[in-house]
Amino acid sequence: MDQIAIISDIHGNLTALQRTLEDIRERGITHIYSLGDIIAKGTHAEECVRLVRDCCEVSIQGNCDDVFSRDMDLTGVDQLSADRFRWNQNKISPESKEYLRSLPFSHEFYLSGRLVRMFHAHPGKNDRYIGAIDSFDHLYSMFLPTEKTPSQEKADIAIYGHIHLPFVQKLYNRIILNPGSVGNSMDCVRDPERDGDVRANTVINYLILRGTLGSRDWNGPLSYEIINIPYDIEQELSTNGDNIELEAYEKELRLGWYRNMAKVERMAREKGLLQ
Ligand SMILES: [Mn+2]
Repeated sequence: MDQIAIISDIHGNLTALQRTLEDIRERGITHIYSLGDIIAKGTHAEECVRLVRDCCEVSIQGNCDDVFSRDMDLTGVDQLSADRFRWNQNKISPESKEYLRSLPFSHEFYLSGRLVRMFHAHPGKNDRYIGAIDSFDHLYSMFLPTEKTPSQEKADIAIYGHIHLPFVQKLYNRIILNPGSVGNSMDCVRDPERDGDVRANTVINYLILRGTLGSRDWNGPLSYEIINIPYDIEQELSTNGDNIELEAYEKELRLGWYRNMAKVERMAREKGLLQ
């Protein structure tokens, strides 16, 4: 049986990435695939890109990898956004920018008969937000091919990152998997009255897939496991003194409190998921 570790949304958090790779190694797993957003937010973007290049046999492009590796015309952009853009862009070398620009949008493979498709956020758009709880129509669209997917088949298993929240959802005889985030874990809807222990929220998350890689035979074994690992958050924050949005970043790492939570809550209300 083959084992594949799927990691996502490292976001420049080197302590979390090193701890993740150590955990993967300890389990004897050699196939590591990345779902993108290696950079942005945390200060160690360059180190994280280099580690992913060294360790991951598959690496696809996230929206942040895309945006911050390209030159952008900042005229008319507000000051904070422009400063943030420059800060994130200055964290990566020309060579790493070229690597990030060259990454594919999507990757497909067979595992114990199933067609598995990986993409960062949605098969058609790398920054579209599809929540763990969403309409059946939105969730179903995650299995459909687009002009950006390697094949025009419907996927049996769709794997994406982007929302920084791990989950498994089965529908229409198909499965959606999200490994959560390595370096920027969060729960996007929060309420002090309802919240459980924050330590359940601020851990590293990644996914282990087990099956027969490359096999079209449905009789092979298949399993998926979401891993939770604590890591030294204070160690990472102690090296982020230059972070352009340190306060928001600290709140995310220590409390899993998303900086744009109001936006996600608004979306949840619009969908009728929250009063
Ligand atoms: Mn993303």
